[in-house]
Amino acid sequence: MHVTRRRVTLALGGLLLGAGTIGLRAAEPKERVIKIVARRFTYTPDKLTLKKGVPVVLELTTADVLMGFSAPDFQTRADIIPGKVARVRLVPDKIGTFMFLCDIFCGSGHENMNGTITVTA
Ligand SMILES: [Cu+2]
Repeated sequence: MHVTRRRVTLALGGLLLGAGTIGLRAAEPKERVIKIVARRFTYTPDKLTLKKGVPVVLELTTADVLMGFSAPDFQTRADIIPGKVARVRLVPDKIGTFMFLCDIFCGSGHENMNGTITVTA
C-alpha cells in the first residue's frame, strides 16, 4: 500500500519590506569633502586652505600604518586606521595659519609629520 503525502507549500504573499524606508530628510547643505592620504611621514595634501565659517569634512585614509590626525586649534582629531576612512568635520572658526599633525607614533619621521590649515576671511 502506498501512501502519498503531499506537501503543500503555502506561498504567503510576500513580506512587505521597505515600507518604512520612505522618510523625510531635512535638507542639509552639502559640505565640501577634502580627501587626505597619510603615509609615513607626510599628508597629501599637506596644505589646506579654508574659509572662515565654512565647515568641511575631512576624509582621512592611511597608505601604510595607523596614523593620527590632530588639528588642536579646531578641537579636531581622528585615528586613521588602515583600510578604513576616518571622517571628521572641521569648523574653521578663526583666521590664520594653524598646524595639523600626526599624534600617533608611526616611526622615525613621526615628529615632523604635519601640515597647515590656512583660514581666510
Ligand atoms: Cu605619526
